[in-house]
Amino acid sequence: MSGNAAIAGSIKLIGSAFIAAIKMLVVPLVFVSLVCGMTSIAEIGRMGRIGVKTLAFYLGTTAFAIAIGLALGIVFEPGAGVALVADATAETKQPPHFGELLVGIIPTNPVSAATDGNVLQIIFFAIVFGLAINLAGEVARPIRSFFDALNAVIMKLAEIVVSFAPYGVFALMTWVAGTYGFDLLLPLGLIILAVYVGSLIHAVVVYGGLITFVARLNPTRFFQGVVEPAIVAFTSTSSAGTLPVTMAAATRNLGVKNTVASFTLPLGATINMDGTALYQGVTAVFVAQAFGVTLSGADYLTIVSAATLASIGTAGVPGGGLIMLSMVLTSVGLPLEGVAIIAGIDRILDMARTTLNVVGDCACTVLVAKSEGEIDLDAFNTPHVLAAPK
Ligand code: DAS
Repeated sequence: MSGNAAIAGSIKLIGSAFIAAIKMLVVPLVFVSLVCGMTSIAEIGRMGRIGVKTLAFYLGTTAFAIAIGLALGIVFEPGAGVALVADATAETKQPPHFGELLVGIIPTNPVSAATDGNVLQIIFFAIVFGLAINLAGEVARPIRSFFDALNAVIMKLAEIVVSFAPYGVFALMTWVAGTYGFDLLLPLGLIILAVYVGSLIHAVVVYGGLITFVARLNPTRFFQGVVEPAIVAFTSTSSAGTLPVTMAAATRNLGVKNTVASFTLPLGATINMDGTALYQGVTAVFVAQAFGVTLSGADYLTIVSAATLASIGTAGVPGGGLIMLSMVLTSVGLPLEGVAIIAGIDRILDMARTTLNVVGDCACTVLVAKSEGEIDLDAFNTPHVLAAPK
């Protein structure tokens, strides 16, 4: 083997190892984070009115975000003409009938669903398992605590894997550029454009519209009030890391009472990720286009469901959405090689999606606080001068 081929082979190995590590996380991360998502939703239930409003807003805007992502993926067509070939071993996607799809997500054996990496069956089992924990009541508290602790460990594992992203992404980008040449630069640029344009549309139209027409507040004041957390989210790409700044902005700049902010914001940083959902809509369409896979109506419905659940399960840490993208692609039988291509630009995409995630948490918080009369309108309406977060 020539020296160059040996070097190219080694570089590909580093990239393949990084993708393998991401795949390694999918089953445990999906199962544990969704069980925890379901048990935290139970907490919402206990919060009564505020909880139901918060959950309705979070899930409702996520569905909008995915729709915008899918629409922009179709309009921008980033994968058109890319003509990638999936790994021959990847099973060919057989478009199931929707009825078969529904029955097929019920795992006859949850353990084999995990060993086979059947993501939809794992999602189904995690949801019903989490609901059962809630219904079991006090006796199941040890299980809930166990899963909360396990979730913390899995998130730390995800952070460890993502910490190797620079090396893995460098290797993948080298391999992609070497394999596909510069033909991929335009499609990757279109993905970035679609995610940023989609994020802007979602923020201005959906959040701006809700603040204006539902909360009946001045949207300009809202967007001024979230500048600091938006900047920290953009640069850190971590909703969880931005949370202290988000809390300060919501209470100081937006006048939200702490009784609401202390519930909606930590929950939002955990289960509300409109930016991530939008990104997964765009990238799933890109991968389908790039590998010449025609998505059916049932596939789009599956992507909406999987991306909604993925946004609940995504960790508020850098690169969390990339890990969950594997789940969304697997749910519709799309080749995971697509993750390797997206990984090269994921940091740029993560900046936009994390910013939208955090702004969405703030929008929900203002909406719920206003509806509960838990907002200081003088503080909200005071023009906010950008101040460094204390
Ligand atoms: N970086 C994640 C966050 O902190 C979002 C993502 O990776 O999709 O919200």
